[in-house]
Amino acid sequence: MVATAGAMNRQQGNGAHGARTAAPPLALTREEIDFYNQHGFLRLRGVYSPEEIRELSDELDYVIENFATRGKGWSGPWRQQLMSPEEEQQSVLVALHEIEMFAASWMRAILKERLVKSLADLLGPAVEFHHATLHAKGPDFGAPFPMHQDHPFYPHEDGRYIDAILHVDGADEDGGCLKFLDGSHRLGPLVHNMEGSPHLDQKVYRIEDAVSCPAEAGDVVFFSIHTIHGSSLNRRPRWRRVMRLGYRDPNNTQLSGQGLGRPGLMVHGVRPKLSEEKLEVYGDPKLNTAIQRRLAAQDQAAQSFAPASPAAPAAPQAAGNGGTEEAGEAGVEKLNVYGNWGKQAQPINDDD
Ligand SMILES: O=C(O)CCC(=O)C(=O)O
Repeated sequence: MVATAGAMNRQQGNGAHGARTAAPPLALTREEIDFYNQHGFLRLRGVYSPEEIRELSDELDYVIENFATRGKGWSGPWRQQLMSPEEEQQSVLVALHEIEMFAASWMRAILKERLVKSLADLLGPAVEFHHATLHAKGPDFGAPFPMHQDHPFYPHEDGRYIDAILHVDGADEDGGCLKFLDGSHRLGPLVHNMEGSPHLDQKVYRIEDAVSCPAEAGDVVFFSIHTIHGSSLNRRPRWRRVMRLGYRDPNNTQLSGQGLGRPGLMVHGVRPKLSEEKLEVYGDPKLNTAIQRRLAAQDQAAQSFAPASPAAPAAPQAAGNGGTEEAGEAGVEKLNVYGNWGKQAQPINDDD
């Protein structure tokens, strides 16, 4: 007999935060599942071997070198509260979205069996990958993060969404490790200050009250989309590179924000049929029109270079420049791996 997705869902059952209740866990212990549900975060040690981390690290360095943006980190009035003026000036964060579009080792990391089985233990049998975001804190002045939930960046209907922080480098207290307000996921989504990057009132949700979660290279730290978290400056003389990998139960509908409208890869189980609405896995038809226009512009530009007849004089210099620029514009475009923010998106920086 073939088990349907619905039957599998019923068999395994979901708890308040998506934890499976009936079937034996696939990868986590019962204690780990209970810990996540109680505290809203969980550290998994050694998910990736030293060899895997070496490859991920090398390919990440290549991608950073060639594609990433370097900046001062998240913006907003909280910066003056969490940093001295010198630290504020010198802080460094390198960010990048969707590493799997750039490096195959990272695609494999996103699909890593122990990782996705652990996620299935918490989210249920159907697990959909949603996004990847790099946060590389520079040495000595690696940018801190204010206390916040991830909900405002990519709001979803409920809490069945887990961010998995893959540590390429270890991070301890001085190295800018993650910090969590214990049990705060149970507060549900909170209203954030949207001045600069979304953040909470730092005097109410204090980083001093948070539990530090140091981790080694190869470890993964899970937390809920509703868990309040942040991190301090990286004061160590080396980079602290982590990748945030977002996974959800596909039954949990996204409301706005990063990656809205982009179906994710199923990394465990099968996609439930949620409605009669067609899943747009084929690409955006509107883009086809844009591509047609660019190809037509390229054709036109090429024709303006082509001599009308073998005897015709060469095109004048000015026309050549114009034509070159047009052709260049037609061919050069930033790789938009970020997805469609949709009409209700809350404005934030590109480096979230
Ligand atoms: O990388 C960090 O230290 C914090 C990351 C974070 O706050 C996030 O990914 O939402």
